[in-house]
Amino acid sequence: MKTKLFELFLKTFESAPIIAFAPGRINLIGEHTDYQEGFVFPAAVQFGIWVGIQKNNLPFSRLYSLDFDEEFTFDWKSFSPKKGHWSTYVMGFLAQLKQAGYPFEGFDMMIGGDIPVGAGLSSSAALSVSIGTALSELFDLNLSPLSISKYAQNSEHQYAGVNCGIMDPYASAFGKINQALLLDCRSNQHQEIPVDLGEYSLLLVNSNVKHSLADSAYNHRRAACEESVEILKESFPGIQSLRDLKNLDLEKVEELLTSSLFPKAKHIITECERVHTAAHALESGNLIEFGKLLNASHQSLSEEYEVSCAELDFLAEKAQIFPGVLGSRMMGGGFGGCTINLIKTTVISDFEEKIKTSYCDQFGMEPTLIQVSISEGAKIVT
Ligand code: GAF
Repeated sequence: MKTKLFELFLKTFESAPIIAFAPGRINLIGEHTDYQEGFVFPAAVQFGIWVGIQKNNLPFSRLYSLDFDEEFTFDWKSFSPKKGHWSTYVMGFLAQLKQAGYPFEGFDMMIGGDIPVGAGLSSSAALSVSIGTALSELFDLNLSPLSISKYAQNSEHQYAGVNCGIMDPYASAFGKINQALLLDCRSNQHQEIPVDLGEYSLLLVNSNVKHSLADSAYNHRRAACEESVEILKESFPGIQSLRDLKNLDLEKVEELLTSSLFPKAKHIITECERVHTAAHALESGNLIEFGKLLNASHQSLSEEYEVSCAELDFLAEKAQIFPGVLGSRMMGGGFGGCTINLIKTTVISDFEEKIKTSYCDQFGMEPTLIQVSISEGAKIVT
């Protein structure tokens, strides 16, 4: 992709680009905890987004998306991001930098990527992080990976309408080869934990569905957690988020929360606990324990937090009982996307055949399997 992008850039804009790369991410465990200042355990993957960029000495900027095969031109001094269009991610990032007082001039940008579509590998976070990395390099802005992550997160809030946490852009910006990031979403600091799976692999099974309520349900879950925190503050004045509570504390005051709020709060608290146990299990090479925690996470996401769907439950349940699979759970925001599976490498082809047939019998469509390797975070590649 890098060479293709370089040559096309040269041909289209008649100058040689700087090229930035930012990867997509997986999340081993710790789902929906980032926006409650909790703990997550993501890692960068081998797929990503490349952004070529160069100054053009023009009063406007020209963008080109290889995926959409589309050009988009805008006046970089005065523009308004067009919601729902891929150019929003460029203009959204730029708008924030302009507001922060960074100086700019006209530039050309070309964007291409290889992240499987709709798999839940966070292509939009990778896009924003790649754009931020490219802009920072071209205009000597010295943006830190953390500030790039925060601008990327804010772009999702402002221009995509999803009140997401920091996990996705953070993993894309900070990823390290063969390391998962045990990230504290309050301090925004992480510890790198080596991922040595021996004869096992990480395999994603993409359900190839995304239910339409996904974004609104995501925002609704976040609001429900915030409502619980306000209620629970009366009994626990020191808390700032659900991350500050133990499950035992929550159970003592169950009657304060509604029957809808209580299980959701419980998910956040128990999931944060699972992240720590899972990181410890991985560090000590206890993959059986790690797999059990993946299964427990799925159960909690499905039954307590209610962000799964029939397709994801089916895939996780079938995988969990397949010989050679140590654990399986839905990954990411939910309501579609993929499951992440810890599977013995030698059984993958047998598993693929069986899961494709049974999923197709049940839902009339095939899932897509993607083997992932844990890779480097954002960087300049030219
Ligand atoms: C999405 C969001 F973007 C993340 O911030 C995170 O909340 C995740 O869903 C669920 O863990 O990917």
